[in-house]
Amino acid sequence: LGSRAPAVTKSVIIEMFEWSWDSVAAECTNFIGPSGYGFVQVNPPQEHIQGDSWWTDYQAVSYQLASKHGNRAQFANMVKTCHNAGVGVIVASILSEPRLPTMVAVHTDTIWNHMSGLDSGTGYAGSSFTKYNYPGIYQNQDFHSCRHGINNWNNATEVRTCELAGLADLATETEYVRSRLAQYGNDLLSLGVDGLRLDAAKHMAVGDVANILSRLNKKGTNLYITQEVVFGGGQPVTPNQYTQTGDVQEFRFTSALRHAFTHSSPLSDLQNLDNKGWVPCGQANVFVANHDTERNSGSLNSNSPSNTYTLANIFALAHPYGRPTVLSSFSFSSTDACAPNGGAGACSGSGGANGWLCQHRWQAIVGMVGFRNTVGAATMTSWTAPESQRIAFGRGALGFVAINNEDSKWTVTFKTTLPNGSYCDVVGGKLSNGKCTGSTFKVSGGSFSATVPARGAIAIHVGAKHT
Ligand code: LAG
Ligand code: CA
Repeated sequence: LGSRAPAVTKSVIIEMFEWSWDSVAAECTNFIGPSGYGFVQVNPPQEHIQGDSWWTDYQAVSYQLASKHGNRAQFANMVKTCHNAGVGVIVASILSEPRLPTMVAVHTDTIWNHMSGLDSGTGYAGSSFTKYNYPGIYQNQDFHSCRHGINNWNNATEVRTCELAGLADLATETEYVRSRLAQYGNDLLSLGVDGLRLDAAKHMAVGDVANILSRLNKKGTNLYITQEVVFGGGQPVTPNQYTQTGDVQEFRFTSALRHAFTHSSPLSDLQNLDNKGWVPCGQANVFVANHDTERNSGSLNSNSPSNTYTLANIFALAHPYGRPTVLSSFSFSSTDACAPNGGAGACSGSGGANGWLCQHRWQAIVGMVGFRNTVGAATMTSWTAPESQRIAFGRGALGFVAINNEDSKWTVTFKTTLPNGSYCDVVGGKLSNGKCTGSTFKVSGGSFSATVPARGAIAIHVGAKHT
């Protein structure tokens, strides 16, 4: 299928968790496009059950594009606005494709595995349904006959045909269901959608995913596919089985970062991530946290102590392994709570507003997006880890990062292959009007001296160099 992202250097995705279509559109124009992100991933856009929780999104009841996030016209407008965002931003001459670098591509979270778990009701846009009967769309015969939750995760058939969280499980091996899901996918593509995050891909046979994808009209463009296949130790359904149908979300990366940054394992063990048996580098989609793991302890989250969440994001954006997704979410006191302000996402300056966290605007994170865009595919160089929780490495002759996950400052002279010059730290500041708003580091003759703050990091690259 070869569903790969276009080869542009704007490689970072933001998961705009629970943002309304209008608020994503505005943020694409105001910040996301101009600041160098390549993609936004938005919540499932189809009609879902009513209710007060964020997770009503994951209980589909029809394929009308009418959800708490907005209607069809608003969805289409968001795609168009994001595609036009960032136009006029000066991009590095190394970019080969003239149009893509100035646009923000839109990926939608896409539910092909199931419909609702709720027994009956009226959907967000007014469609009546009962579980296993969605009038005009699906009836009893379109669902697997296992009508209970997954009890045995060591049985691949159960994982794929029983009910994830009690959600009516679609018979994705049948002609009718495949064609109906492809029809939904094609409707999204007709509105300009550039990629799909396949929700619960682990719960669909790879052959079913391949078949449905083969029915999509890609209009000669690449379609980015990332699949949610949560790794489970010893289980028969594995992330690596899904590489034939697209990228795969590598949750072992997420847990490894949680372990390392909480000092349960050495940070210095994360130098080479290609030899761990994970999804191959070129097909892994990685993140410090997603909307599930930030709630279920599967990862660090914005409340993690000692700046570890930010440090882990710096690591994910600096390390060459995988394609990173930055989560942009909201603060919550109950894991079920819905988004603030009716889903109208809001940020201010380099932070959030109205309960939104706007991680994508944090200086350290957006600074590292610039780092990643600049270093591209350059290999890791000059790795050093004098202590297990202190690491530093370069990316070819283009960038260099140091992460200090200890409670005391780290003063050191780093060896680097960066050219001579004065560089701005992009973790604590940026290059603005020829000056650094944060620290400056002077590279001379293959080395530079720095003090890396306690539980802090510094990063420099040739795109933020002033002499
Ligand atoms: C996913 N990936 O495979 C999503 O990332 C995840 O957020 C979804 O679960 C899940 N799969 C199904 O699409 C979320 C919540 C669940 C919620 C579910 C359906 O994390 O908690 O389940 O969406 O709304 C809820 C209740 C369950 C109940 C179920 C069915 O929490 O107790 O069994 O609804 O009524
Ligand atoms: Ca299934």
